[in-house]
Amino acid sequence: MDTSQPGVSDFVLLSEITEESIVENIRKRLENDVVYTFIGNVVVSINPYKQLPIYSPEWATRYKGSNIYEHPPHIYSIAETAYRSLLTHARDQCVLITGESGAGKTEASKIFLGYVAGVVEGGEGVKERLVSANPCLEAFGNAKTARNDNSSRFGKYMDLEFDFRGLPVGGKITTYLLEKSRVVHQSSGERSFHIFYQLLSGGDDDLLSHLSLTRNTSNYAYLCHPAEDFNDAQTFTAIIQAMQEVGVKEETRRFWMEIVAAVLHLGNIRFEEEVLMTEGDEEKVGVEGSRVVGEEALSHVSRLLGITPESLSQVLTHRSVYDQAKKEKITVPLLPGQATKTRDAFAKLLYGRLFSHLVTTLNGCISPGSEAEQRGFSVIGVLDIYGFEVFQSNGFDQFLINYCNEKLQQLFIELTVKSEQEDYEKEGIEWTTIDFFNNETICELIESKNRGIISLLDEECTMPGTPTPLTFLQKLDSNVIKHPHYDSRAKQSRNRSNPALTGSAPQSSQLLPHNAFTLKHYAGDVMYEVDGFLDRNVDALWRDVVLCIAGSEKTGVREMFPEEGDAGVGVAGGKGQKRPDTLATQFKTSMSSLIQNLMSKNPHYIRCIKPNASKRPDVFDQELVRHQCRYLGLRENILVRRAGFCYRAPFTKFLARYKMLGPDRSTDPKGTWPNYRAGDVREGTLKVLQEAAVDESEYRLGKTKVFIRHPDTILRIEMLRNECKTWLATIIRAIWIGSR
Ligand code: AOV
Ligand code: MG
Repeated sequence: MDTSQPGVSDFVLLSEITEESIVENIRKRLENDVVYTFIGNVVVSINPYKQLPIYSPEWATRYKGSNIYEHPPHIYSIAETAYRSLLTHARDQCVLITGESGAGKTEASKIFLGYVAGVVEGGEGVKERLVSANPCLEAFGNAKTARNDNSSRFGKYMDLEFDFRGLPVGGKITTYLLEKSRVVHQSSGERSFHIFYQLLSGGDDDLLSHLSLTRNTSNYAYLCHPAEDFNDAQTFTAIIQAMQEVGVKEETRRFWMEIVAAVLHLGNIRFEEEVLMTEGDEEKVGVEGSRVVGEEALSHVSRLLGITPESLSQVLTHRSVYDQAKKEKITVPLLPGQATKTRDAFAKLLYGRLFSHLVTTLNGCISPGSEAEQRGFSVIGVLDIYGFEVFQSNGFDQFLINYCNEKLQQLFIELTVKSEQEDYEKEGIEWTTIDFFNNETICELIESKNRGIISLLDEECTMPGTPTPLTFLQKLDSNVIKHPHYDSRAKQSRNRSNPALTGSAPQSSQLLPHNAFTLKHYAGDVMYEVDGFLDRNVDALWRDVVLCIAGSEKTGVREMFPEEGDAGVGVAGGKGQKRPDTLATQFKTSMSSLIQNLMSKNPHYIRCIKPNASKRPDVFDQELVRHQCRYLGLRENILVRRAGFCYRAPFTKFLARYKMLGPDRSTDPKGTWPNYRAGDVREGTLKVLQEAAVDESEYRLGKTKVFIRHPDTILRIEMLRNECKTWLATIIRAIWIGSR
């Protein structure tokens, strides 16, 4: 263990484990530009908000082939351990990177990938493609938020694939729910996805003229706020280069920019009220509808998407519905407000499909190819999701993002604190149970099939009549009002009129607004405004729009809409079609399969912490850090780890590896050794430990497993085994030479 660093490099070495001592250790280390600390094999990372010289090839080389505790804690320690583990145990690995928004997860995932690309041998070309895929994803999927200038607005899971020799052969990216609403609206001080600004600043004149774009962001209604300087022009050039390196063809790159431009122009289409004359039963009657203002924008969009301006205008200002009474399809005109909503839904759909197209294309470029697929490979999966977030105003997107973080926290508890303690109990090892906050109850509140918030939301979305956000809130109140992690205005009123009930409620001092509910998340209370929950959950786009665009004369555009207007996800207005899953339900399903996937792999953890809310270097907000340490459960993690054992293995597995260290048969008259039989494995294990002179305080024997406290002990046993092997080899060699 490295002792040259300030503070302790593993929290378990703290003389006293309290919130204060944990925070103080982080502070002391950060003050000296040391950002990583272990808790056993977990790496805790604090964001320095400045470039540190610890990611050079020289640094990486130090970690190559090393044992996890040989060098100072680093993401490289985790990367090396995961890779070694993949090689020696041929088992899939995964790296879970968690922490709140701006804590450094995405940077950590890039540092991890950088290590693999720089240090693992072989797979030239493949590694570079894997690395270059990231900036492409970030350009289209990241944006400036109040919490992070480069915030991931989608969840990303990336498998790095290796053949049986450990050579990188390819990769696969899976993404989770992009925050599409950002395309049409951004809160004050935030930006839309980077690519919009990058294209306007960095695209060359020819490209911009082809896209009919001007450089000024304020010409585009969808870019709500004036652009700040983020080196957009320079980054654009870098992204084009990255796309080339991954292997994205020039025509595909151009196509993507056409869609980005189409979205911008779409935002400039406006509508004004118009009275349309239609045939009534007896005479022509006036019906209120709308017409497009901004013919120019309309014509740009239609040109870029390969559809006619007339059909585009028609689908934006009208909607086909099935008239039950007449038993036929009729067309109803939309009012300007409805037409604007349709336009926005169209823009979000278009951008969402563009993002999926990008991911599919990148996957095609980094895929190992069918030959390698057939031979099979092992993977290291790296998970980098959107972190827990609380804004001034939180909606449906924050609800799903924070739910995702609850699930990952639950997985962490499950795999580190809970299962470890259960193992001791099952094996009959003496153990003082450490209390920890299990957030299972919050996950249940959100996802339970039986009256969980998502199922209640889905139910409300399919209610006949006109469900509204407020009827949804009433439904929540009548179903989950008693849940200790739920609060609302109705609950507050109920508790005020009956103080005996207050005990179970989150104690909000202020009255909640009429349109909001609060969830007491593991990482803090978040108030969600229900407006938009129903619309966003159904994410409906009228069938007319999909049919119109699926009929485009451009192959690329048609490819983005493979369902050709059939019952695609979120397409409404069809007749007799099975209702597609709502967005929340799709998200819940994808979370559940993500968790299953992660559980099947050998996990490694990077837990990221944010030092201050102002994104500044050398500022340490003690309270903010303390809060994160608390909700991440670091103290419990350290206590379990410290009181616990770093190594555990069933007796049989232990003996299979170390039985050569057992006593000589002649000194073992009972003859249980080395021919131990089932039932004697416990005794056999004990003998090996005694023979290796392991101190009694260093191990415990359970019912079926041996537990060893410190890594140094197991390293020493391993060394003895190596010596023994060399010694045996020498004897065998001598016998063999003698027999010739
Ligand atoms: P996140 O991924 O955890 O937030 P990022 O990885 O994007 O956070 O980090 C936010 C910013 O912090 C980066 O843009 C860097 O400026 C800085 N930063 C993070 N890690 C380091 C590091 N190791 N060294 C130097 N600077 C760093 V979010 O995606 O918002 O949940 O949703
Ligand atoms: Mg991120």
